[in-house]
Amino acid sequence: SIEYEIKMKEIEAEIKETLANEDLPSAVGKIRDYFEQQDRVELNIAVTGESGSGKSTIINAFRGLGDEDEGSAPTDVVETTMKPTAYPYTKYPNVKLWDLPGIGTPNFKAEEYLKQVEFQRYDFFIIIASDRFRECHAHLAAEIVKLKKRFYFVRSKIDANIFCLKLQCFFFLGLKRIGVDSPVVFLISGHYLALYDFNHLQETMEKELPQHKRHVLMLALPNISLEINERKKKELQKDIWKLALLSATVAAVPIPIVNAALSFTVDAGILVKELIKYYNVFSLDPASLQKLAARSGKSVDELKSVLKSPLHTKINKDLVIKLLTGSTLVAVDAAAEYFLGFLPGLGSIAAGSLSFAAVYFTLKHCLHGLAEDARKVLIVAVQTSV
Ligand SMILES: Nc1nc2c(ncn2[C@@H]2O[C@H](COP(=O)(O)OP(=O)(O)O)[C@@H](O)[C@H]2O)c(=O)[nH]1
Ligand SMILES: [Mg+2]
Repeated sequence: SIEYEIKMKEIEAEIKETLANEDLPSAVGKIRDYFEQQDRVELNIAVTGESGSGKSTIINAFRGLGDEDEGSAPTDVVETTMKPTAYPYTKYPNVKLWDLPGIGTPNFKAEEYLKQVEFQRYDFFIIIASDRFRECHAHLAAEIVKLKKRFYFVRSKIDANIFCLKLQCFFFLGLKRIGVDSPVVFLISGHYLALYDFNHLQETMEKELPQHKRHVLMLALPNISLEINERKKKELQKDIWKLALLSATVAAVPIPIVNAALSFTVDAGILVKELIKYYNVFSLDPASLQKLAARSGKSVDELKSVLKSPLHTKINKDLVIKLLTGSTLVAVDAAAEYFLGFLPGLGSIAAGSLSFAAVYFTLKHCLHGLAEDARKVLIVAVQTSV
């Protein structure tokens, strides 16, 4: 089909660009570094605001947790310490949300506060206000800018407060005076994260982060809306040819796959790891489905009833081999020759282009299937919420 050919041209262009200035082995080395770095990337997000503004609630929601869930930040507690508390993502422990002490107490000094919470640690700050922005918010923002860090203003509890932002013009004019450009304010509800501006906030945070941090933030945040689902799919799609190239050139314990017409080797471990990642990213793992069921008032079985991908079983090497020898192989044979046309280096490795094509199509097929399943689950969940 035409769509298929356009996509193939895109990958071809990207691979050619990568290989324009280096040979295949060094490109593969860089790709390997890229994935290793991805596993190590650290991201620290500070969440601050007055006591009771909804910091802890937003931290829980960003981690896909309800206030009552195990490991969630306690809400409705009086903040007594000046020590920030870290809340790591279970599946991405290097990504942490930090619950900061409340600001705006009578002796509040932005400069001291930032020193006390060890401002250097954070990639950026989320400053929350649940009613109006005040002087303490402005001073904190100005001080953060001085320290060359980034911040986002969030108006929380937006489900509960109907509030006219025009009233706040005064505040934003004041910000300009102290050297802060009028920032965007994101309207968020920690209780209904999928509504209002969360999608926009997420997009903005991602845009302003360096590439390697953007990727991990995108993967860590819960899959709660159709837009986010689609962006996650696109982000994961970008890595597929790189994984295929690794598999095609890897020397470690290959799994031989013998089919009537084809024989080649793949690194099944790469596929297993990536497929498990897809599950987590799309919140299709049992724990996430359970939480979504609780939130939406549907049973887990009802959510599961729309799942179509054959992947909803234990993901291991046996499953991967079954997938590789399945229907996608029809395309693999022809595509292998096509890939070889601009990846001549693969010819030197036994059936490298076949391995490349097989991994490429298998991952693509699975990604598409799981993203589609996740999309349907979200639709079912939304239908039931009253
Ligand atoms: N309606 C509504 N209430 C919220 C929201 N976020 C927090 N709350 C409530 O506000 C209170 C304080 O929230 P909490 O997260 O503990 O604030 P913190 O002191 O800044 O950590 C709790 O009773 C929350 O349930 C929200 O988005 N909507
Ligand atoms: Mg709190």
